[in-house]
Amino acid sequence: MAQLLAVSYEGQKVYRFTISTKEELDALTNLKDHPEFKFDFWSSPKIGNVDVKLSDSALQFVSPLVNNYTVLIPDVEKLIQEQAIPYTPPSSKLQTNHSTSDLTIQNPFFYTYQNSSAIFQFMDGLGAKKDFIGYTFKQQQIFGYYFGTGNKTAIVQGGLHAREWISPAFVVYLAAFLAGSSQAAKSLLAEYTVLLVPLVNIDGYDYTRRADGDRLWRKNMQINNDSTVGIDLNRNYNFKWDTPGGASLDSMNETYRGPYPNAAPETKALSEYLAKVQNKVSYIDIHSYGQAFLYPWGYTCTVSSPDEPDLRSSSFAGAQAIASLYGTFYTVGSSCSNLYQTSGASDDYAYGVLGVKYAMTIELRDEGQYGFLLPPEQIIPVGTETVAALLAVWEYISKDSNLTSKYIPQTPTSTIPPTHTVTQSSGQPLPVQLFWLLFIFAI
Ligand code: 0X9
Ligand code: ZN
Repeated sequence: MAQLLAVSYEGQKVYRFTISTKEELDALTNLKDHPEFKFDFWSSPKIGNVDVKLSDSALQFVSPLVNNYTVLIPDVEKLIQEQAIPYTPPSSKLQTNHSTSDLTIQNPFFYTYQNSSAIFQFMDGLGAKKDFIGYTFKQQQIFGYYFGTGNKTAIVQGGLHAREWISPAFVVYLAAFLAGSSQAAKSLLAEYTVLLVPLVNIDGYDYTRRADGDRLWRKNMQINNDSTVGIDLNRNYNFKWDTPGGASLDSMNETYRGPYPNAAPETKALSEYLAKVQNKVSYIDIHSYGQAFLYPWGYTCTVSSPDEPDLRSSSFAGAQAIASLYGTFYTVGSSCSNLYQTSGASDDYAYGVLGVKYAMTIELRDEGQYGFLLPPEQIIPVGTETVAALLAVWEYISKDSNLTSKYIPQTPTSTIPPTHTVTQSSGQPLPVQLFWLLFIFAI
């Protein structure tokens, strides 16, 4: 059924601008904070392809400045409506043999994007050990699920960004694979304990699905001090948090870093929880879109991480596994050089503070044809190819005789809010306020 969202994207398109000069880049970047027209950047401004959602009336500001552009998504609102319709497989596809204990292929659960309660209900039914991680801003419970008995811990996390629906869908698909009876799952789980956190930003995800919500919301749902809403959870981690150019300082912005590291309860809860998890060998944060394997560093392009050779090779193993199934092409590289500079992101934190050697972000399908609005019929193919990728990454890790990162983990700096946020609303020092209080009582 068509869903009517309060935020309508009628008349909006996604354009791909191909930026080839610094002048073009500056011109496009300057439009980011246009007072009248909202330029919604689906990918960050850089030399190369930049995807931006805007209305036709706003295009007049860009077209004279940027030579090359194409329309990626001609009707955003139409696609939003279509994406809510569950996939119905052709009957021919239902005839193939498969084990009844296989919970992935042909499971109608994966014909559509599920809501958060359905996601947790499905996860609860898989018989994994469940652990409470912490609360979201709206007091919803974030859970982790443990599969396997191996002595290497592999973490896979989904749903940090609200609008990237394929991310939690994939982590649940992976859970179904791990709970199934395949030999591949069994041998993996003899060597690894896999910790899955299927949906971190539950509040944001719910908001993208609500009738009065916004399908393209990215941040959490925290009310900021200035009454704006949301912190970008992937800019709020406590590692190189205040690197210039790595995140936005503007609370209205999609990539708002928050007032201080771990200001978002979701980031804080995950950071504290993961610090206590033992024998962590890999941390994989699942996002969309762009088809890329990314690894530290994100906060800088000038130094490469000391484990770059292994990070690159393990990522290549993953990318190759994906390509060999359906030919889906993934790029491989450090977050900063392959994508753009970002500070306070989860993978840098896992690598830089938690000391996890194989810290990565995977940007799932697609390359921009549907972007965040990936049709539900792609959930199972994405699930199949990405499970193959992770198996290849973990196989690479199994052969690594030294799982200790070459980087010496940094102790996080304090996350105590800056004093001005706890100053009384009048802005006057406490003794002055006490004076007035006593004065009032006295009269
Ligand atoms: O910008 C992000 O947070 C991620 N891309 S997304 O389009 N899903 O928002 C990429 C994060 C990659 N990791 C680092 N840059 N450290
Ligand atoms: Zn993301």
